Amino acid sequence: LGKFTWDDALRLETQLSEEERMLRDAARAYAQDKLQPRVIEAFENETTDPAIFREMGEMGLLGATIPEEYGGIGAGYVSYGLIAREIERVDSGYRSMMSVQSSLVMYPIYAYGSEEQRQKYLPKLASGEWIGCFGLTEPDAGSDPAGMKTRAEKTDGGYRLTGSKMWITNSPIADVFVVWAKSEAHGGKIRGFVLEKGMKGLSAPKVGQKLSLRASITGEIVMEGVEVGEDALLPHVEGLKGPFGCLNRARYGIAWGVMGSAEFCWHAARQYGLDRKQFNKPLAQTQLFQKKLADMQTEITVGLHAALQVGRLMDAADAAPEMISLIKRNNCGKALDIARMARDMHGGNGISGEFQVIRHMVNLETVNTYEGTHDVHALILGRAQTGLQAFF
Ligand code: TGC
Ligand code: FAD
Repeated sequence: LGKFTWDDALRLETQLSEEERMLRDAARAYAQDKLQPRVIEAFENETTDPAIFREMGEMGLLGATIPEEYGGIGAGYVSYGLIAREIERVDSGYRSMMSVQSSLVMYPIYAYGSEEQRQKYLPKLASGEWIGCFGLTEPDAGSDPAGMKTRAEKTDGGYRLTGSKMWITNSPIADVFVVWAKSEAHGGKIRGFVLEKGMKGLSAPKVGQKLSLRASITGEIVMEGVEVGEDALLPHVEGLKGPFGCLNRARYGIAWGVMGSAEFCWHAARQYGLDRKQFNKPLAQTQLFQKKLADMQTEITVGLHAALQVGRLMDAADAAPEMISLIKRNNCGKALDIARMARDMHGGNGISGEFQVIRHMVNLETVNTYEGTHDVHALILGRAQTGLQAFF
C-alpha cells in the first residue's frame, strides 16, 4: 500500500522536476525568512516596502520566465506558479507586487516591445531597481475594459495621452507605467504605451482606506496630456488581446498563489484544533472540525493539481485562456471559502491580527475580484460551452 502524506495528498512533489523544487525551496526560504517577519506590521500600518522588489530581484523572483539575456532566469510557468504560491503563503499583497512586475509589466515589454524597449526596461525591472505598474482598469471600465476612455492622440513624433486609471497596484511607487489607451492614429484600437515617472502631466495618487491587501500599495494613474515619443508605443500588439495576453499569465499565477494562502489557513486551523481543548478534548477530535479539515485538504489538493496541469500546458505553449479562467475562478473562490472557514475555526482568536487568518481572508476578497471577477470568469466559461455571449 502507498503512503499517505496529509499535506501532499496526491503527491504534487513527485510531479515536479529537481530544478522546480530548488526554485520553490529558495522562494519559500525567502518568503518565510524575509517577508513573514514584516507582514503583520506592514498590513496593520498599510506600508509597502520598495526594498522588497530589490530583494525579490536578487533572488531571481521577478520576471522569472523572461530569458536570461534580459535579466530573467528563463524559468518555466510551473516554476513561476510555485514562486507565487510561496509568496502568497505569506500575503496576497506581496504576491501581487511580484505578479504585476512579472506578468503585467515585464511580460508585455518582452512580448510586445521593441528590442530597445526590452533592453532599456527589462534588466532594471528584473533586478527590482525599477518598479512597474499596469494600467487597464478605469473608474468607469472594470470588468468591461473595452469601455475605457483613456485616449492617445497623435502628435508630431509621438502621442499625447489623456485619461485616468483606477485601482492600480504599485502605481504610487512605480518608475515604469504600462498603460492601455484607445489610439486615434490606429483606428481607435487599444494600444499599449510605456510611461515613466516624472513625465509632465503624469501622477499616481495613492488609494487610501483599503481594508484588504494593505501590504500592497494601490493608486490611480492620472494622465493630463502626457506627451510621449513614438518609442513609448508597444509596437507588436493591438486590441484587447494585448492586455489579455498579460492577464492570462497573471491569472494563472494567481491560481497557484491563492492555494498558498489557503494552505496557510488550513495548516493554521489544523494546528489550532490540535492545540485548543474545549469540552475536555481537542477541537480537532470533533467530527465537525475534521470534516472542515477534510474539505480544505480536498479543495487545495485538487486546486494545486489543476494549476499544475495548466502550467504544464503553458510550458508546452498549449494552454487555452478558458483553462486559466477555470483555475483562477475555482482556486480563488475555494481559497476564500477556506480562509473564512479557518477564521471561524479559530473562534475569537480568528479575528486577531496575530493569528493571521483574517488577514488572508480579507486579502482574498480582492484576489477573487481583480484580474476578472469570480462571476466574469463564470461568464467566460459559460460562453465557451454554450457559444452564447452573456456579458451584454
Ligand atoms: P472579447 O470580445 O471576448 O475579446 C476581445 C479581444 O480580446 C481577445 N481575448 C483574449 N486574448 C488573449 N487572451 C485572452 N484571455 C483573451 N480574452 C479575449 C479576443 O480574442 C478578442 O481579440 P480580437 O483580435 O478578436 O479583437 O472581449 P470582451 O470585451 O467581450 O471581453 C469580455 C471579458 C469579460 C471576457 C473581458 O473583458 C474580461 O476578462 N474582463 C475582466 C477584466 C480584467 O480582468 N481586468 C483586470 C485588470 S488588471 C488587474 O486586475 C491586475 S491586479 C494584479 C495584482 O495586483 O496582482
Ligand atoms: P465591476 O466591473 O463594476 O463589477 C462589479 C460587480 O458586477 C462584480 O461582482 C462583477 O462580477 C459584476 N459584473 C460585472 N459585469 C457583469 C456582467 N456582465 N454580468 C454579471 N455580473 C457582472 N486593475 C488594473 O488595471 N491594474 C492593476 O494593477 C489592478 N490592481 C488592483 C488592485 C486592487 C487592490 C483591486 C481591488 C483592483 C485592482 N485592479 C487593477 C482592478 C480590478 O481588475 C477590477 O476591480 C476588476 O476587474 C473589477 O472591476 P470593477 O471593480 O470595476 O467592478
